Amino acid sequence: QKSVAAVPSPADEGREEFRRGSAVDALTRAILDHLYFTQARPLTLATRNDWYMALAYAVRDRMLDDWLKSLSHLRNRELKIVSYLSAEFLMGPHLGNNLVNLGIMEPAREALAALGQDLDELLRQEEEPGLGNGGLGRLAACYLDSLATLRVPAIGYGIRYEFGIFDQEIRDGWQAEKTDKWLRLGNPWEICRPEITYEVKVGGHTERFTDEKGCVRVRWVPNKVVKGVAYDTPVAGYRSGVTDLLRLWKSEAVESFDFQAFNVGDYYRAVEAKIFSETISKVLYPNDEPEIGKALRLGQQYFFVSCSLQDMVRIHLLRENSLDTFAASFAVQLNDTHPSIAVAELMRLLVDEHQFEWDAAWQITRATLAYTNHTLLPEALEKWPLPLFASILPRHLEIIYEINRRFLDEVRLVHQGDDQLAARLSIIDENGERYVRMAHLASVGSHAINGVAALHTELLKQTVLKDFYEIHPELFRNVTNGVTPRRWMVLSNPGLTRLITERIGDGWVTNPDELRGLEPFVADQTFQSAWQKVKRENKSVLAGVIKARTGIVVDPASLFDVLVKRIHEYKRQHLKVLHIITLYNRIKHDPQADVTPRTFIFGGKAAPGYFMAKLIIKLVNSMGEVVNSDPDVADRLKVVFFPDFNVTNGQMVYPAADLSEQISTAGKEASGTGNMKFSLNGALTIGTLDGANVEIREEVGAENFFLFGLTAAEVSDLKSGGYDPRKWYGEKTELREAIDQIAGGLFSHGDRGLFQPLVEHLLNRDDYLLLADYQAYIDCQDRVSAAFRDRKRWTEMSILNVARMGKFSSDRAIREYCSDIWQASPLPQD
Ligand code: 4GP
Repeated sequence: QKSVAAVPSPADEGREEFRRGSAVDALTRAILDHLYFTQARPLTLATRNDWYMALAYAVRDRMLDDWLKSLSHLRNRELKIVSYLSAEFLMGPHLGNNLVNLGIMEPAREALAALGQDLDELLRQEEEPGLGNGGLGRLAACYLDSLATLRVPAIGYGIRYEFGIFDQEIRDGWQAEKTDKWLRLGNPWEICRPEITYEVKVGGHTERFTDEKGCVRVRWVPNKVVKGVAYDTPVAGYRSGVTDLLRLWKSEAVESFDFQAFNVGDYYRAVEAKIFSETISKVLYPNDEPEIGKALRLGQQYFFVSCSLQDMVRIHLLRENSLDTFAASFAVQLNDTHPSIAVAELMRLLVDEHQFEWDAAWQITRATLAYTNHTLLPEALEKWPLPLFASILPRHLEIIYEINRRFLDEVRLVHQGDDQLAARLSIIDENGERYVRMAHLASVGSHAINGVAALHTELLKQTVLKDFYEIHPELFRNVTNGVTPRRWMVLSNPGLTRLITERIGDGWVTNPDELRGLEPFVADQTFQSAWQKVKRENKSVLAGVIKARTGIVVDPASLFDVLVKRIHEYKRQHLKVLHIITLYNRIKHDPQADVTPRTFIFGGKAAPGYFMAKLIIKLVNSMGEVVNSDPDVADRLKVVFFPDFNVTNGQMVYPAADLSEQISTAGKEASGTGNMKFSLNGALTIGTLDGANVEIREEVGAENFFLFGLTAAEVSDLKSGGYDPRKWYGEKTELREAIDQIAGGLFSHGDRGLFQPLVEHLLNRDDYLLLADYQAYIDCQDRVSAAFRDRKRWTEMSILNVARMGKFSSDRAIREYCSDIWQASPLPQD
């Protein structure tokens, strides 16, 4: 058998050229071959999708040599593999990114042009895999890009959802959800590995037995077994020669058909197991749901964690004879608590399946796992009711009890008599209905716990994980998030990429600290006009898309003021609405009022069951209708809700923004990553001291950032002092007018009931302190308006934002994970 390391064979130069050739004619030949041999289409009948598929396969071929080499490294016992466990990977469209990372965008464009095809059209043909909700899933994707770029061997493990996050349409101003059938036209990027499958048990009970050595052991007798099948997608680094692996699991039935049932005429039962099994990887759960279909979600989490750990065990045993050294082979990162059942599952595999003693198994488990927390919101902290947990994972519950017993014994030893402390730390919540607290399980089972921005990590230590921090401060560290400059600049903003590269070379793509080299050009007239021209072009492109998708005409000369992210009350899209209404009223009161023309662009999905978030979308649209059609406004204000915000749309929106809205209530946004994408693309930020905004402001300079609002400490003081939103409502005239108009039906054709829930919430509770922050926000926006009129100064600020964004590259974040948490190193250069 030919060894993998021998690929490519030097004797086979023709094929080498075919597989790797970046020359235009090699690509042309490859595309034509795939059109014919893979798509089975003659040129005359080829559809756009056929061309897209043929190109995609030709590009994938060019990733294979590096990929196979990387796969062969999995057997190299010297190399630690980073295993990123995540229920979400929001990868975005693959084609463009792969062309960038392989460095073949231009040859591909030329090859296609010669074939009468337009590359941009084919790029638009790709349906993005929406296998994530937002920040957390997109972060996982940026991290895979950086891991491969930094040549670190890595596997991203997750679920191959048949239906990803829903597609959003806007009907009569409301969000309507449509099933995301992303696999409909085929997925050329994945390779199914029918030979890499694992069985996953569900439900049933446990039994004790004595093994041949006289030890009492436990056997789990499930009532169902499903099978996970691996689907692999290559993740190419940016010109790094390394391609890492994204391995997603699809659930299938072990036996797809029950012949016995069929033979006795029970046709439904004959396919029942198949239906149950396939349901597990059927659909991605939207987050922020008030009530979720819990049983299935826990099933999903366990399903992918179990397949992934079994896969790691298999890979490790290809390297070594024993699992003693498992932690030297794999550094496993738990992306939030969704995969935290890994703590109990790795223990089960070691103790039940591989006959380890408890202590040795525990030592390996903790040395292997590390946990990242992404949210402090209490409602987002996962906990499972005990009876439900027991019915799905009876053996894991026993293991968790044992982990908890030992952990709390240790706590009691050090903090004798402090029963309160033990109760607070316990993995089992015993206040009323009993729950398994997944963040506690993850914390107890990990050797490192991190937050995703400096402020977030501090708050984590002071609030959600305070007790853990007090007993084990050494476990805590911060790794501020980052984003990949490849997708979020080189691919999305080719104009700015070109301009920057002309001035300082292209080293910044992998070393964005080099962007500092732009600072000497800040005041340079020619550079400034070139900079403005790029922004203007990006805005015109977006304006065209907005027109096509919403019918709204916007002026690229106006200030593009953008708020795109998931819709959530803490992110305060409705604070932005209050600002727009305030400007509208100023014009209504004085039609000559000097208002800087602005285009307000909103985008984001609301969880289907989150009523308030959906009502906010409706409010944006209803308010927009009134403002956009009022002749007094005379086009000075335009409001747009850009439907279906996703990675593809983000790539158009970030480069076209002048102003980035990061206006969450301080202390609520763990980090934010959209804030980084905007700044990197030359938008200025208006924001609170929340999440990574704090660090962005530190980097770009306070004078290049529009800061407003209460700090996290002030928020918590205000709340504990008994916050009364009515006080603010009573005092602030413009605020009162805006709220009264919403309540009075100005934006709902006289219907006073429609927005009542929102208004009542604001006036009576206002959990996210919109009213308290309103005036500071409005005043700060007035400063933004004035600043935008000074084109020269604004452009300088924009350049400085880009020049100082180096810290927020995901490469920096991944280097920190590698050195502080994973102890993982890059592959040596070939
Ligand atoms: C998000 C956080 O809300 C956001 O602040 C952060 O930047 C991002 O994770 C990545 O760390 N959380 C989620 C989630 O997306 O589902 O909890």
